[in-house]
Amino acid sequence: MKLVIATRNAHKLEEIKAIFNFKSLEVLSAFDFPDIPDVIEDGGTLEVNAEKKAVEIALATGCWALADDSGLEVNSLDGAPGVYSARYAGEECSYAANNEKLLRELAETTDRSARFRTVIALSDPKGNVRTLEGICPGMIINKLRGTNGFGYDPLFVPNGHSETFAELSNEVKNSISHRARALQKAQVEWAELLSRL
Ligand code: ITT
Repeated sequence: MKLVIATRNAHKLEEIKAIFNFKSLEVLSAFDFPDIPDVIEDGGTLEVNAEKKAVEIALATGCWALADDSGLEVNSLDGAPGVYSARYAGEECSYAANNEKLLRELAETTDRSARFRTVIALSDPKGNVRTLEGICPGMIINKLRGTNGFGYDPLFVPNGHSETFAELSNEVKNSISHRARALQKAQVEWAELLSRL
């Protein structure tokens, strides 16, 4: 059976492959279907965007699909950048521009608590979809630290650690992250789905 990971983010793809046990599935990704247009992520929540990505890719490919929509939610910014995390500093912006904007927005703030949240959506080839959530709480530091990972990782220190996600090894990030927590739940869901097929 084929499963398409519905992402065009190479960092995310690598993390999902490292975390999720695909067992005997044939695993493909959106990179294997260059002719399928990008899914427009215009939903107001991570849940809506994750479902949209999974369902559109499942229907377009005729395969099972797994999508990930993630965001950084900062308490003193009322949950921003949240669902807009990828384009916080503007359409087509870089990770560096997003990080600079986040530091500017928090310059006068003492409450730097935040959380990463991932919603994983699993869709069957007909577009029947379910979602699973994973949360990793932490705080935003005031200077970039580390070179691993991607996105906001150099600014995010997960609770229980003193290093940023970008300073921790991939193994550690992939054992405690928002993505890992959502994928652990998806793994259970997947086993149940398979037992019913
Ligand atoms: P796809 O939609 O193709 O999967 P994307 O990068 O657009 O890729 P999202 O819409 O989920 O993915 O955007 C989430 C943004 O949040 C992402 O671009 C990063 O800036 C940030 N992000 C997500 N997961 C992260 C992580 O584990 N560490 C750091 N930043 C992360």
